[in-house]
This record gives sequence, structure tokens and C-alpha cells, in this order.
Amino acid sequence: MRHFVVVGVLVILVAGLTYIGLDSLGLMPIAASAQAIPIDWMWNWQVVAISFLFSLIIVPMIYSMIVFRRRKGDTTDAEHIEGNTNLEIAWTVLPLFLVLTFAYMGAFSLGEMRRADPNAMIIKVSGQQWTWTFEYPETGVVSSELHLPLNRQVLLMMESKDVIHSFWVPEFRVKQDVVPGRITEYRITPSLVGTYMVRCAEICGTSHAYMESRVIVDDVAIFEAWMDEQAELAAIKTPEGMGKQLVTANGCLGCHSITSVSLATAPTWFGLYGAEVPLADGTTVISDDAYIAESILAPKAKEVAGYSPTIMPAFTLTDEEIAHIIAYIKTLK
Ligand code: HEC
Ligand SMILES: [Cu+2]
Repeated sequence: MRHFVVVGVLVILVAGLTYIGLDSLGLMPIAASAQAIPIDWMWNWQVVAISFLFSLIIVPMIYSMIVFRRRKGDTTDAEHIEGNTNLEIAWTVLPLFLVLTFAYMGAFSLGEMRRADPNAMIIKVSGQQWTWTFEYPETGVVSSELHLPLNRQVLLMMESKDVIHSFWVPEFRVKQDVVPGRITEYRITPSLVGTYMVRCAEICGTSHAYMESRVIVDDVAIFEAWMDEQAELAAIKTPEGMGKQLVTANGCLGCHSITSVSLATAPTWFGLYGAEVPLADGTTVISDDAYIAESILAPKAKEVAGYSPTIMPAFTLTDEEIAHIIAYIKTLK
């Protein structure tokens, strides 16, 4: 009996220490959505259960190894024990009860996360190798960054243009696949102002690792100011303005930078127009209208030195659209 008491106390002590240790590792990024609360609550109970089960196995094992080890000169056999019905009932019923509790908690928090707010703002999300595009149907604004207002539920209607992607903002906790040919939904209520990253969580090709876009949560007033500004820009129907919208809507800016610093994936467009571009075969080409048009319609035709031509998908755009994009690229210097 004394052994049971000692082991019991040790199990509880080690379980507590394990929990404190695991908790202090900070395994979770900060929580930035209302949906994160039930998820983190469940996660916490899971860590409690893990700590307890770990202790329940490790402590009696180590205790037995030390206290019940064979003494010097002891050659007798151990006592023969056969079956223990009470113990078997206990270790069947208790885990069953625990598993059912967790199943209930899981179902409950899934319900919490899916709770639909009739005032939710709808945003269309489209994923393609290897960029994200966001469209706000209320205003017609298209953006390569996801701007969200604080404390208002948004409903993302997500679709893929090519392969299966997965929309994941770790700080929001929820993750949802983005599948070609069907629309998947993702509800979130941002609860913390900040800048986060959406990253693709479904390996989708060579540049999967770069499939990231900024997610910006702002106070409602700042969000609305941004939206007004974007709507105003979209209303300007100059060739450059339309070119800018086209490159955003087609996800070009996920790979191409418009500043003097290139992204890892593709050459920058800054200063591209009229420049002499070094090609992989050692020759150079002057970047004029024809070259830029060819680069968009048939990216494999000329390979820019230092970059892989297999990365950029071929786009089908009209001559007029190409002309707008070229007009926009001309402004980048
Ligand atoms: C998935 C990444 C990706 C996307 C999306 C993408 N590109 Fe590219 N682009 C590249 C890479 C890589 C190169 C360089 C290799 C090559 O020549 O194909 C390139 C080259 C170019 C060039 C030649 C640049 C130079 O420095 O000579 C132009 C122009 C261009 N892309 C335009 C576009 C336009 C317009 C879009 C959107 C309609 C677009 N790209 C979308 C990856 C991308
Ligand atoms: Cu992807």
C-alpha cells in the first residue's frame, strides 16, 4: 500500500512538472482570432492529458526499476499473478470516458468555429501556383494582400485555379483546403490588430514554400480608409492603372517585386523596361514591348539568367491587357 501512495504522489508531481515544462515551450503562435479560443482551450486539455499519461507510464516504470530490482544473492522467482478483473474494468472504462469527453469537446469547438454571423463580410480568395489573390465583392477591389477589419467575421469563399492548395494563417488557427472546381469556406473573426502571413499548407509544386501573402488586421476605420483608397485607384481607368489591377488579379506580384530588390522567385520589374536582360544562354536581350509580351505569353521562350523558366505559368491575356501591363511596367523606374 505504501508503494501505491508514493507512486500516486510522484505521478501527480511529475505530471504537473511535465505540463509546466510543455506549456513554457510556447508551442503556439499568438492567438489572433475569436476561433482560436476554443481551439487553444482544447489544445491545453490535450497537453494536460499528454502530461498525465506520460507520467503514468514513466513514473511506475522507473520506480519499479529502482525499488523492486533483484537484490544481490536473491535467486527466487517472482510471485505468480494471474489476472485482475477490477483493474481490467478500470483501464477500459476510464479511457473510454476520457475519449468520449474529448470527442464531445471536439464537436463542441467545431460548432463554435463554424458559428455563422449573418453580418459576415464575404471575400473571394483564389489560390494558384504560387500566389494568393483576394477580391472584395462589395467594392470590386482586388488585392494581393488580405486586409481584414478587427472583430468582424469574414467569410472567405476560396477556389483554386490549378492544383490543391491550403489556406493557413497560424495565428488564426483554422486551416482549410483550396480545391480546383469547387468553393470551400473559411470563417474567421480577427481579434488582434497585426500583420500575419497566410501560407500554403498543401505542397503544390516547386515554389510551394514561397506561396505566402501578408494578412493585415486593422481597426475598422483604418480598414475602411484602405478600402476607399483601393476603390478609388480601381476607378481610375488609365492604361497603367488597369495594368496594375491586372497584375494584382493574376497573382504576378506573388513572384515579381516592383522595387529594386527582387524576390527569391523571379526578377524584379523595377527598371525592367528598356533594360538589357542577361539570358541563361549567355546572350542578352533588350526588354521592349515584344520581349515583355513574349515573357508573359510564353515564359519558356527566353530564360532569364539565374531564374528557372519552369516556375512562371504561361498566361492567356488579350493584346489590350498585355499593353496595359506593359504600360504599368514602364512606370516602375
Ligand atoms: C510563379 C511565379 C511567377 C508568376 C506568378 C509570374 N511570373 Fe513572371 N517570371 C517568373 C520567373 C521565374 C521569371 C524568370 C524566368 C523566365 O524568364 O521565365 C519571370 C519572368 C518574367 C518576365 C521577364 C522579366 C525579365 O526580367 O526579363 C516578365 C515580363 C514577366 N515574368 C511578367 C509576368 C507577368 C505579367 C505575370 C502575371 C500575369 C507574371 N510574370 C507572373 C515567375 C513568375
Ligand atoms: Cu499552394
